[in-house]
Amino acid sequence: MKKTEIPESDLPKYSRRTWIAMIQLVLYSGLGYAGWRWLRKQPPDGGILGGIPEPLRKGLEANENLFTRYYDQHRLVKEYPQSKAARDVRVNGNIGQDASFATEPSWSLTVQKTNSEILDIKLAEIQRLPKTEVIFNFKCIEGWSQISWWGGVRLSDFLKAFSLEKESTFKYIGMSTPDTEYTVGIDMLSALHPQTILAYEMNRQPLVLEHGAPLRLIIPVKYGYKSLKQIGTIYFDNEKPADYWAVRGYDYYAGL
Ligand SMILES: Nc1nc2c(c(=O)[nH]1)N[C@H]1C(S)=C(S)[C@@H](COP(=O)(O)O)O[C@H]1N2
Ligand SMILES: [Mo]
Repeated sequence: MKKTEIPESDLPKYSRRTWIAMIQLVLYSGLGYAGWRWLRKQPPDGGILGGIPEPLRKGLEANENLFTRYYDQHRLVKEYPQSKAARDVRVNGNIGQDASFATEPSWSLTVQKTNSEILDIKLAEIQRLPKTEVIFNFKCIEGWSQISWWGGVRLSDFLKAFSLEKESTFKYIGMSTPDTEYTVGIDMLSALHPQTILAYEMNRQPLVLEHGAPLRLIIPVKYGYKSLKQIGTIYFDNEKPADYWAVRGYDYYAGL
């Protein structure tokens, strides 16, 4: 059978498939753009969370609910031998930190009880409590991690020692630097986790200012931004306490 020659100009320039692909591309990018415009027009989530559009915050909160539901408070974060701990520990962020405060001999930790009583606790009183050490892979959300070694008192031991049992039934624990600039809010289950400590040592040495002297939080079940350096005040609430990075759009829960 003789092949009929089709003149070049009569040949379709693009195949049917190519046309469909092109139309899809145009439609989907239009949808994507419309979606983006819609998201930008949504009101911010408001309150202490502020900052990001409501639907995005809803997404984070759905995530948080899942995390909380499946969170196992007895599951331990992996620990490492002392030989694996970094000697040269990275420093990240110094918001709310103040050198004069760290060396102040009159330093004390402020604990606001829920009956509005205030406790002023000296470092020596904290150091008298049983010491717990944790060597774990500290993870910063900016994309680095490092095995580091911390010593201090379990937050749960601390709460018991200072008769803060009633406070421990609240949903959240809030912490802030003495100037209240840097803040974190921690759900109580994570706060009571056995590896969550109020640390005053790193590599068996007294904590230095850059790492949060005289006392910092170390909470291995969460990203690094929850491990507040240089604690000034601790308080309790059933509403989410102020949180420096959550208000700037990061996840409040920050679980690992
Ligand atoms: N007061 C205070 N605490 C803070 C920060 C900060 O800027 N100020 N940065 C956080 C972040 S993002 C991380 S990753 C860790 C880093 O702790 P490091 O400097 O001891 O490595 O501290 C957290 N705690
Ligand atoms: Mo971080």
